[in-house]
Amino acid sequence: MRRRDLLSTSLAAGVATAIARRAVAQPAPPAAPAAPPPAAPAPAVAAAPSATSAGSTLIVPDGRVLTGRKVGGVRVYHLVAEPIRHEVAPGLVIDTWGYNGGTPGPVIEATEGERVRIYVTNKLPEATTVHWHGLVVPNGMDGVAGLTQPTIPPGETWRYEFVLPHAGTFMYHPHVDEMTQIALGMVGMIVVHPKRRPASERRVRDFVMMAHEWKIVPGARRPDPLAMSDFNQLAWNGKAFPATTPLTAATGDLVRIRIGNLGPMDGHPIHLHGHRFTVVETDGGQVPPGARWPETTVWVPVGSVRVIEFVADQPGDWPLHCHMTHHAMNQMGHDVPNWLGADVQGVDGRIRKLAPGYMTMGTTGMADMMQMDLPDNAISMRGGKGQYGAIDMGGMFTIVKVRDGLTGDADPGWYAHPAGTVPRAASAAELAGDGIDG
Ligand SMILES: [Cu+2]
Repeated sequence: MRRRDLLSTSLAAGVATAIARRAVAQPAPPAAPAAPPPAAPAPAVAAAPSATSAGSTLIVPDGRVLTGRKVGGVRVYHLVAEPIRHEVAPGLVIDTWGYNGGTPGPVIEATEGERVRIYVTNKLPEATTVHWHGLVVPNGMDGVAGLTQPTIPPGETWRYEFVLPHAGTFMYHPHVDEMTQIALGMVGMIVVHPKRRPASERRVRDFVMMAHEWKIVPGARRPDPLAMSDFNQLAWNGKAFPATTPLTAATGDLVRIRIGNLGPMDGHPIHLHGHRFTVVETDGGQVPPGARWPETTVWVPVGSVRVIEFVADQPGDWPLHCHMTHHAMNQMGHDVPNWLGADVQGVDGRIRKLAPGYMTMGTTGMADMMQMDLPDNAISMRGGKGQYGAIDMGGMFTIVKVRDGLTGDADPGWYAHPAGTVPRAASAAELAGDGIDG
């Protein structure tokens, strides 16, 4: 069996399953997002990556912000629940569900004490609702189908309205057919700023990052909403590394990262290199200063928010990633035979009589398999390229780029390491001098 055959054999069953399941999936999305109905105000969607919407102080790498519009003292928003076509990374485009043309949906930004009115248009082929996760709202506005409201039928626009009593970081998602709607990507975050923002002597970089996971059989366009454990595509704000836009900061900035997780099943241990941070807030509110402790990894369970803060005091290119190895990896890390450490020379020799050139992959690790031929609409397990070669991480992986004197949001490129700060091969004289048997 050639390596490509090995791959396709292991994938064939999955592809067949995915095709079968399309019967219970959904029709193809519209070619272009339709205009919002005239009765509702137009959403203020910024389409550019790393959106900092006009008047917003948030930075959403690869995402968007809805700042709403003031109408008679009420801040008005418009969410459109709809089928979307979404690029997870170049080479992997999926047909899935989201809000306002993307997944995650736009970050809803408001201020503590404001009255908000949120119109929700349902362009899905099934009913939906929106639950305001973590917000304290009147019970009838809680968005739970059957329990607190009838569902919003396809084609209709409904209206939610409430006052935001608390500042903080929250989320939104449907409470109808959660297994499908949340899994496909109908998730988003809400940031409610305090009425009086605490003064900071440092420049604040206020990032919003949402974790998500899908099962996407290599070659398929539809994520499988029935998956319970075998998720193979992990993302930050809908993008898998190397498609993630880096977070940038100047040395000395106060960096806040609001991390939300509304993936279907998995919590994520999110790890930051080169810095120590504290968790200052959850979706339940501020953590009192006396109850905070230093960390380099924060556990972000499904259905929760963790807001971390640190001073960016170390220039460099620092990974921010899920520490579960299969979550910092792109498609195809699963369901292939484990040959690690196996002596396959005899087997390979016999197979080569039938298939010249055959070589079993994975006997010395998986790095070679990460470069194998790919089916259409699939991306390499290996993530991206760095200045020194391949970065063997993908998925829920991105880079925090800290530079002296950095201004603006543009990617400053790779870090120029000062001389003598990158490891190199040891010389014989060095080994002998330090008594190391190399
Ligand atoms: Cu993870």
